[in-house]
Amino acid sequence: MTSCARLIDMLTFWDADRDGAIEESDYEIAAGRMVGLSGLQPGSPEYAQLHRQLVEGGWQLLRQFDGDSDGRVTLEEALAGFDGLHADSQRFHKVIIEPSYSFFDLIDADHDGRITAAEHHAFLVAMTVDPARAAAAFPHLDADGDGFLSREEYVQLMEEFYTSDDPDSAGSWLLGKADQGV
Ligand SMILES: [Ca+2]
Ligand SMILES: [Ca+2]
Ligand SMILES: [Ca+2]
Repeated sequence: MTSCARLIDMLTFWDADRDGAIEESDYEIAAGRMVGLSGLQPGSPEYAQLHRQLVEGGWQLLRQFDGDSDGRVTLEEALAGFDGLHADSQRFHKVIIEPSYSFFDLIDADHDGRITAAEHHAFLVAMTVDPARAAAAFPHLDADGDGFLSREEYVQLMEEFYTSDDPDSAGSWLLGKADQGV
């Protein structure tokens, strides 16, 4: 079961226009911020393609939780949706685990197969997380303290983010913990 604090974190992270729910337009804004990390040239076909993939991929997944089909996913809808998700491990894998690999590739800006503290910080700050909070997150995430997150570590953190009720679990820092200060 996903904790309420974790879903508030997730909603805050993706709710780019800060109106308390996630819409496709939020993904348009968030995708622009993420594509900025890629080093692709704005206006190039590659940039447009990645942007479109991120918007379509992200919204396709989240819209499943739009219980009343009004185009907005509220916290209540997310809570109900994630309860259903945890009851279906195949769907959980498709909605949470598979996209984790794409996220990893996006954050791993130099594509060396590992996320450094600087790369993770750049990602969170690009997503408008407070820089001090972004800096505080990495030591919690990097459990073995080698300065990097491997692909396996990252996917495990993502799984933990959505499955652990422990407010102090490493995975709870993945999005910078929007619900509390540093
Ligand atoms: Ca919104
Ligand atoms: Ca809705
Ligand atoms: Ca890297």
